[in-house]
Amino acid sequence: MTVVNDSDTPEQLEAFQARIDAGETIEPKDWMPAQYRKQLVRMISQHAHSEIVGMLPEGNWLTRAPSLRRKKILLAKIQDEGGHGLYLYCAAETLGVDRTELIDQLHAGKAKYSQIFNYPSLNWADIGVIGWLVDGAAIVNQTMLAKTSYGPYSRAMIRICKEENFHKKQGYELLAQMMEGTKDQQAMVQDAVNRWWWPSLMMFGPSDKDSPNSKVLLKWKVKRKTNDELRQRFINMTVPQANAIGVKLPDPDLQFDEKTKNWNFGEINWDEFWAVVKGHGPCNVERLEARRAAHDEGRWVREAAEAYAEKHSGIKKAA
Ligand code: BYC
Repeated sequence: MTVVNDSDTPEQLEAFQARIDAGETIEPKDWMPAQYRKQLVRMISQHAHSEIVGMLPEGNWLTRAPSLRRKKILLAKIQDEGGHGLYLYCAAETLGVDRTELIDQLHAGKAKYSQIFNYPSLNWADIGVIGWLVDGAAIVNQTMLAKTSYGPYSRAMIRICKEENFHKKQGYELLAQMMEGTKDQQAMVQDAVNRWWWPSLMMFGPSDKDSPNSKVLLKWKVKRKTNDELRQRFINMTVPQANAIGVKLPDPDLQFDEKTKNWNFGEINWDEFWAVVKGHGPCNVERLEARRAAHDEGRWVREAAEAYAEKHSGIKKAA
């Protein structure tokens, strides 16, 4: 059911829906229902937080990359993720929220971010698997979001998807190379895939019947496909890629259905998903501690930038 805000009249809501149905893009200064704004702030801010927290599992391997080439690629990828977070905080700010408020919510443990980043990166092959599966899942989701009805989010997604494609390719190439290496290297890849496969499927969110936000988001064309549709698309794309490099996906129920042309798959452990979302994953505490520490250590940079801007623009920051 669409939640109707007291101040939104039925005429306004109808006119807004007509714009959506006609395929128009909504821009920041356009009228929009209060719930549309609220849903977008929720989704875009969670997405921004995911990009920023998502730098941590990969950052863990920067000093241990096996060659200068791999180190440069990884460094560039992590910087890209930081950039994505910044575009997305900007997109959220076009809806009238302040990023300081959003970041405070993250640090207070009140904001959600993708559950996937609460898993540890234990061996070098995890870096390849994050690129292949995590960025791969993100691309499927974000290609759909590039057609979202809110202009600033859609434009951020177009740019982000271009960069994510490089991220996925470097991960897949890293794994393909390791799979041509020694038995130990192959075992590292298999171990990483075993650990990341199911959490990657969970990135698409709960199944459609348990997704409270989907109905209204689909109606307003914020989402263009459901969680389950995108999850299936990702699986269909990924199975042949796994076969091509000789890695086994850890699901005995994976089976191609000739009729639907889909890969059927086993039961996702939703108890694990909700436990991680609610803060009880292997690394939730560590991730938030790392973000809070980085924010504190960067305080002097923010203060210097504000003092410089104040001196040169004459505009004082509100207390
Ligand atoms: N993790 O009603 P639903 C990247 C929550 S980063 C945690 O289906 P919705 C990268 C959901 O928030 C890319 N929580 O929600 C970066 C909701 O709770 P609230 C990250 C999840 O919004 C660095 C509740 O469950 N991508 O690529 O309709 C290195 C019910 O769910 C998750 C994005 O952020 C989850 N996975 O659909 C490498 C994409 N799933 O808020 C790579 C943008 C669900 O009602 N977001 N929840 O309390 C979306 O597309 C949608 O928000 C979702 C969920 C499909 C994720």
